[in-house]
Amino acid sequence: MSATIQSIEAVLVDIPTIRPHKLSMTTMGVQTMVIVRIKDSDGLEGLGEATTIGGLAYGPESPESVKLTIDAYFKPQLIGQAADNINTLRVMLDRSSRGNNLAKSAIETALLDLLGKRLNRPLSDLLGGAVHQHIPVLWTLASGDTARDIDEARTLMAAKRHCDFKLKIGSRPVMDDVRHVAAIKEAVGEHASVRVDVNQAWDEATAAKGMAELQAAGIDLVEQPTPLKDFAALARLSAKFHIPILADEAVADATDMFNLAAAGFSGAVAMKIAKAGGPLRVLEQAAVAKAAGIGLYGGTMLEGTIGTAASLHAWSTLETLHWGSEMFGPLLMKDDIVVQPLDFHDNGVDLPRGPGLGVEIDEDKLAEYRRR
Ligand code: MUC
Ligand code: MG
Repeated sequence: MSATIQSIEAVLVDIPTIRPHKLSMTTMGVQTMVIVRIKDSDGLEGLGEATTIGGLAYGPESPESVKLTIDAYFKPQLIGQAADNINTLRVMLDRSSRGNNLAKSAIETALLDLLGKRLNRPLSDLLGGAVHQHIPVLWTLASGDTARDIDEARTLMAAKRHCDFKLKIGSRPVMDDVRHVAAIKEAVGEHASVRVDVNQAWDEATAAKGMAELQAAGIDLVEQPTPLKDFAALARLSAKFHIPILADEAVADATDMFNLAAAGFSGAVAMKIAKAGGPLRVLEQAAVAKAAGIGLYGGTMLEGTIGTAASLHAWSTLETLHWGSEMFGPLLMKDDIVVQPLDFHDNGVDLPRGPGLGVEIDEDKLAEYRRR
């Protein structure tokens, strides 16, 4: 008789960021994580995380709605079920609830962590095995201030913590952003890759102007320049410029990836476990992207260590991450709620070792930051 699910807890955790993180749609001063803990009848525990950006500013699920979805809808279905058949449990959740991929991602992650602990294998083994133990990680410069961003980049490059940078733009007039980006590119030099994320802020005409200027300034990648639903604009822009486009908000899961590629898009995709609905689901998307010749990139919703570790286990199984990853979420927060933080060094991060995610909660820290 396999172990059954005994309890599910979804905890809201608020941790301040190390500095303001300015996106086109919001400025973050705090990150809110939903930490999910699933216990089975043998007393083992699996951990998961669902995290978004700026409440409802970024996507349709908020931290509070994720907690409600799990407490009111997922928990009553899952309690008492066999804990180890994750595919069956996923089918059950997908049949009973539309969307809600963030909440599903946290549950899928916690069930995988639990199974890994039961089998005494790392999560990446459950996904077929890690091809890589060290994943490249860029840093996002998003203080909103050019001089401060340049200082930050130089410090991180000197420490070999990051050698590639993503800049958040789109909230200012396009030529102001272009000047900001070009100054940073000039300061970090030709060996650092500089990319921008517009977070949907431009219409197609502004994007055409912006992309021409950014291409001339030596920028390597433009992320989600136009609104998420406009697949045709992304396809047209990707045909028009040499500078590649990274599709982010437009592409949540494997079906979105197929549809965008079928619309004629070429470029790359920011895969995120939160958008896709978990580590298993995001790898389905990776397979579609690979088949369509779309470049892969390990994306983040600025998760803490639990969600970041889950993503790393998924990315580790892929032969090539063409654009590396942005799994720096834990470093943007002032503190952590795990016993052993991830090891960031040599412009990347190590895949955590140990069964499941390889991550353990620090109960004192969790008590300090959990929302009351
Ligand atoms: C996004 O849109 O990519 C990921 C890194 C970052 O700085 O913001 C996020 C969200
Ligand atoms: Mg993005």
